Amino acid sequence: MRASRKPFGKRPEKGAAAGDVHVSGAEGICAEEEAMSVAGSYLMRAMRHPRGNPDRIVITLERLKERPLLVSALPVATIERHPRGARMAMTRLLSAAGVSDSALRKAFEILFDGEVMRGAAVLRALSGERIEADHLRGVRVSRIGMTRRGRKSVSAALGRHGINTDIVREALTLASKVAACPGIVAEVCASDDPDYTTGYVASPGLGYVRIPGVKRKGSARGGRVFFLSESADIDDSLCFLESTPVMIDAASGCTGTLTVDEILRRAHR
Ligand code: WAQ
Ligand code: MG
Repeated sequence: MRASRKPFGKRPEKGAAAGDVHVSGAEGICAEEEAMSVAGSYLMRAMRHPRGNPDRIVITLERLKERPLLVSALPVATIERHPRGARMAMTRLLSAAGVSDSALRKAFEILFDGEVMRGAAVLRALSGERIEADHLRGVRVSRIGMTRRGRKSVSAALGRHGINTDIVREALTLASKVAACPGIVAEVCASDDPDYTTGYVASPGLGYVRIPGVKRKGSARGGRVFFLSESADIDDSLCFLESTPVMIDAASGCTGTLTVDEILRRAHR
C-alpha cells in the first residue's frame, strides 16, 4: 500500500506522482483467502494516518511465483536512555557495525533534516556514497511477512516485554530481511510518525536494537538508511531487498533494556 498527498501550496504537475508527500506505506505476504481483509486493513491505516489525510492510495496485490525464503527474526533488545542522547547511542552502535563517521553524518542528515522519503536511502558504509537512483523514492523493501509459526513465536517473545505491537513486529520483519541481504552492514531507522519516537539500529551482529527518544515528539521527520559494504554488488543487493520474498519463521529471543556497552559486548560480527 502506498498513500500520498499533493504538497500544500504547489499546483500538482500534470499526471505526476513524483513530487507527492509520503503519508504511509505497508507491505506484507499473506494467503490468498486473507487478501481481502489485509487489503482492507491497509486501506484503513492509510485513511487514519497520523501523518495526515492522503489524497491518493494505491494498493497492489501480486501472486508470488516463488516460495519465500524463511529466516529467523533478529534478536531484539532495547537500550536504556543513553546519558549522552539517543544519537550518541546510534553512533556507537553503527560505528561498531562498521559504518564510517562520514557515512554516519550523511545518514543523520537523511533521517532528521531531509524531506521524508517513501523508501530507504542506501549508502556505502565507508565512503558514504549514496547508491540508490531516486533520492525521494529510495529503495522500498517489499515481499516481507511472517509465517503463522513465526508470528506466534515473535509475538510471544515480544509480548513478554510488552512490545508486541504492529509497529514493532513490522519493523522487526523488515529489519530481519534487510539483515539477510547480501552485502549489508547495518540499518538505521527513525519512524516518520509524529508520535512514535523510538527508532532502531540493526545489523547481523548486533541484532535489532531499539533506541527510545531518537527524535522530538511531534516531529514528522524520519526515515531509513541501509549501509552496504564497499564490495557489495548494487544490483544483487537491491534486487534482494525489493523482490525476493522473505518470511520470518522463528524468533531469536528478546531481552529487556540493556546499556550500549552490554549490547556491544554480546555482539558478534
Ligand atoms: N522499505 C524501505 N524503507 C521504508 C519502508 C520499506 N518497506 N517502509 C518505510 N520505510 C522508510 C520510509 O522512509 C519511512 O519514512 C521510514 O522508513 C519510516 O517508516 O521497535 O514506524 O513505517 O519500537 O514510519 C520502528 C520501531 C518503527 C521501533 C519504524 O517506520 C520499535 C516505523 P515507518
Ligand atoms: Mg510511518
